[in-house]
Amino acid sequence: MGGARFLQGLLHGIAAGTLPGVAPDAHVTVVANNADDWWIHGLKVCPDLDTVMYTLGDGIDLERGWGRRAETWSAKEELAAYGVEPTWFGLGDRDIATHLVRTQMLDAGYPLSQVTAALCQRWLAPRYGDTLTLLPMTDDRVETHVAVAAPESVSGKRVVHFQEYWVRLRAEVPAEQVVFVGLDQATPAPGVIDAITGADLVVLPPSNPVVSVGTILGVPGLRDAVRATEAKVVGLSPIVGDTHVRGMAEQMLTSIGVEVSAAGVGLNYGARSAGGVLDGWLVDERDAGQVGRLEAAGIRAAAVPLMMTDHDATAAMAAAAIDLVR
Ligand code: FO1
Ligand code: CA
Repeated sequence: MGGARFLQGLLHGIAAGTLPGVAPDAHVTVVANNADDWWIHGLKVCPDLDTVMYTLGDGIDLERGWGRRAETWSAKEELAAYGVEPTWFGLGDRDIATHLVRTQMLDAGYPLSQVTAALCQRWLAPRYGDTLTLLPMTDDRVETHVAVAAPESVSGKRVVHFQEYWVRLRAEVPAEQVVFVGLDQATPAPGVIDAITGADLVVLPPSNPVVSVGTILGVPGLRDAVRATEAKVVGLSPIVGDTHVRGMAEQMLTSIGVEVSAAGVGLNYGARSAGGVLDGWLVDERDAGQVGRLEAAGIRAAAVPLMMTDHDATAAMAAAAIDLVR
């Protein structure tokens, strides 16, 4: 959701011509996490791809931040009346159409990247033509699972799908471990490596550094492409003060032992000059005191307001990020 909202502001800035050195017809390729995906009621659901697609296509429910606007829930109610589990994860009636199209195409043998392109013909092409491409990070099945304490089990642990951790458990119990099932065997989807290698600029949005950006960078070959590209790589901190702006970055960072601060996340990504992925890292003005630590580690850093309150504020963040590494 942080990524989708950031993209909205970025595209707004591009169209308005307020991003330094960025032409109004600049091409944006979005590489999205598709490890939050799961199969439910026989349907393949890709929340992050859909959140980006619906947000940029102006079909998102703004209040929830996921799913379709003006949604109805008859199918969900009918499933519950049959006693079908899980009842804690809701597919809206409008949203279901997306999953039906996707699942049918996957069943027919199309890779997820082509399915995504087909869905985006409806949502993105009319507004952005061919200046915007949405790609899953991989066509392979990768799933994020989270280990939580379970005193009743022999191992003392229980592993749940990311959606169960986030939606049913509301990320309220400590995450002991995050496991990316299938990630090591995955290959980048067609177009992903070329987009990074051929880019003029690579931006890491203020998204979850562990289960969103971290997963994407974990696709074999992807981190190397980010390290090798001639483009500058700049990121924006999802942590402001001592916690995330929204979501669950705090829980996820704690689970991998990374300091929950803007500098902690930036240093964990690391300077490109020292084996990491960042040339620049933008932090919130409240975290201005952390700029020195980042600069000392070889990451150019600056502090600006990082609250995505509206499109203009978000476009200003994108502009500051670009300025930082120009
Ligand atoms: N989030 C919820 O809190 N409750 C839900 O029932 C739920 C259903 C759902 C269905 C489709 C979809 O694309 C997203 C959905 N989400 C729901 C949001 C989802 O958990 C998040 O978008 C992400 O996976 C978090 O990164
Ligand atoms: Ca996600």
